[in-house]
Amino acid sequence: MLPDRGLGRQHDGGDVRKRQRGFEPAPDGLCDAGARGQLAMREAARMRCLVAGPLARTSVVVHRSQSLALAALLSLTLGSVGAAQVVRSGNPILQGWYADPEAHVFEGRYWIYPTYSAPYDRQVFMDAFSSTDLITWTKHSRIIDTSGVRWARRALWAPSIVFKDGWYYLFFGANDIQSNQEPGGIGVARSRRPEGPFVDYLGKPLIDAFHNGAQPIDQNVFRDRDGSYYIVYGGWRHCNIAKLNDDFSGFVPFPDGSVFKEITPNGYVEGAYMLLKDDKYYFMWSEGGWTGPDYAVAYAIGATPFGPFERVGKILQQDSTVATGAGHHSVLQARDKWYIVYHRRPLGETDRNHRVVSIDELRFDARGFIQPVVITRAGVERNPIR
Ligand code: FUB
Repeated sequence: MLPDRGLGRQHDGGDVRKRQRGFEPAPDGLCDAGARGQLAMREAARMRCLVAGPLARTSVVVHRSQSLALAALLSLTLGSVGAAQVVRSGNPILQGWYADPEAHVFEGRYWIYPTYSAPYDRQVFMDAFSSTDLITWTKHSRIIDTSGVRWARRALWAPSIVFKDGWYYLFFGANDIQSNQEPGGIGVARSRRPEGPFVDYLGKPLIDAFHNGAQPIDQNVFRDRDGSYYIVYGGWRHCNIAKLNDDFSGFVPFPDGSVFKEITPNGYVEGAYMLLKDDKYYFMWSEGGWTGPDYAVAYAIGATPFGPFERVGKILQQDSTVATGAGHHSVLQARDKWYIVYHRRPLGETDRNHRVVSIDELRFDARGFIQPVVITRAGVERNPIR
């Protein structure tokens, strides 16, 4: 994350004002989860049903536990007039302030691993969330806690998870170091289970210093086609790639002897993410300032994990009628669908930590370019995992 210039740090002391704003229904009257403040997030959990067809403009408010039953009832009712019934996730999909989500499929469930979005000194743990259908999410509390990581004390950020040789490895940033004199950086913890508990693996950070100007935060670890694992990471407008060794305790130097190769594209700020699809490397990142409304995601396509990565354009950004500050994302594939899981700020919210996790569809055109994401309040359709 870029150093705060004025605005940021003053919030660090703990602006936890509870905004008890009333819920404002979406302008289109659909049943959705348009969050405004904490009250709205509670409402979001209660409102997960969208009915398409002749009753498409009917607003339905239900408790989550009642939504499927109600949907079934409506299905019977609408059956006679041949209407389709669609259950959608609503956005945000997780209750609470969370950011930097990384989504996966592990052990027959969808998983989301986010940052707990709070003042840095309170970012001392991470929760995870799992689902079998993208609609109902179960919270797994405190999958990792700084009390079990000797060198980490605050600012636990941006989890990235891979499964290898019977272990789930969780890579995380900690301490938001501003120089090589401070302890912290990117660490790794592991667990036999996707829900943790994750235990510090190395007893020290995996990356504890700035290389090529990159702050050691915002990592994404991915498996390449040949089975090698790479980490892409970096804040302060620089991004590096490094090849992990077999047991994730360190790195394999590149043929030229270097360990950290800079792959920074134009516009890069932080939030690196690599997607391999159809023999292409889709490198994505966040641009703009995460505390403001214009945070966004852009991408490039490369033929190798090292690029060169030439910026194609933005794929995710605010929509002044839906939410602001949309950024720091990951990509999820489920059957023939692709999703973008990201954080955004509910309309009217200005507290930098009031970020919520949302999901929308990610679409590729016939030539493999990513189409700009339409951010929604309705979220995505139910997609039971197989
Ligand atoms: O959540 C902490 C920081 O905010 C992340 O590291 C940045 O990418 C930004 O999303």
